[in-house]
Amino acid sequence: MKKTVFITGATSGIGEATARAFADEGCNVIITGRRYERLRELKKEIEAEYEVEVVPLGFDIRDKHQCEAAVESLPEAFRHIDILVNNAGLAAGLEHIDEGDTNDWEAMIDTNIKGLLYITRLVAERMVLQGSGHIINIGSIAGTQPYESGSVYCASKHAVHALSQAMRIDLLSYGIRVTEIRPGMVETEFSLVRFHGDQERADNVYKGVTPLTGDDIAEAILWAAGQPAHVNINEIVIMPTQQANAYYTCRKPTDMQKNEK
Ligand code: NDP
Ligand code: 8X3
Repeated sequence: MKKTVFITGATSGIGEATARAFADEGCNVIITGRRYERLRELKKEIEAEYEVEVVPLGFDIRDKHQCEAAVESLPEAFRHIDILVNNAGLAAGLEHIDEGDTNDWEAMIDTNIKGLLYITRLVAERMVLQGSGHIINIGSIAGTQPYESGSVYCASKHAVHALSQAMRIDLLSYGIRVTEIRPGMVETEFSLVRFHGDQERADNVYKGVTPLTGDDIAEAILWAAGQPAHVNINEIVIMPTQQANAYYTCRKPTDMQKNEK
């Protein structure tokens, strides 16, 4: 039987790449996000390319009732969820603690922590009844390495790190696996969202670096999910070669900068 994979935040970046990667492996996918038009397009593309079915669920993960209604609306054939990829998340703003926007803080806490918890609560309950399942949380290097001006984002990813470890213990006796994927710099819409649509500022984040791509992370997720049932990959930290950790990045001059010399 085809596996069913539930991926939050599949309208772009890592989530979208992960949906395509699982479909390529022959899995049916449930894809979620607020931008429903993108989900519809992705469903069309995936179903045209692979022999799988796609269920798009458009909702705001910050709203507990929307999460409940979305999971409740799943067709019968999609109610057995084999793999949950808790990916939806964001950074909003990059400011010192005395200057941060409290609306940004709320968006990060409500999405990265509370949203992840709402969906996990709903899906984990089913996995326990099934006696099987795999939860894959997208954390970050920010989950162990707090950096300047990133206090609340880093705190939210520290929470994902703690939750991943604790849910692994809670779900141990049911044979449910829990993996945390913790990437460094990945070029997606992440920085554009962080800088509230400022494309130039977003582009600067990746200047002189070959960052990871959504596909790189999807491959790591697929590898963790493809292990035999007795193997659990607790966590994967995955970095661009030019980034040692949250604090050290080796940037090469861009062609334009070379010409200026
Ligand atoms: P993107 O901005 O490209 O994707 C984020 C996804 O999250 C989108 O599909 C978005 O959908 C969804 N999302 C955000 N807010 C909500 C919401 N309120 N309700 C429902 N869905 C929501 O960024 P990435 O792919 O990079 O980010 C994915 C995850 O990876 C995040 O958890 C991020 O913290 C983590 N990460 C990213 C890194 C990077 O450098 N890019 C590095 C380490 C971790 P929509 O807007 O349609 O709702
Ligand atoms: C996203 C990458 O560098 O902002 O988690 O921590 S970073």
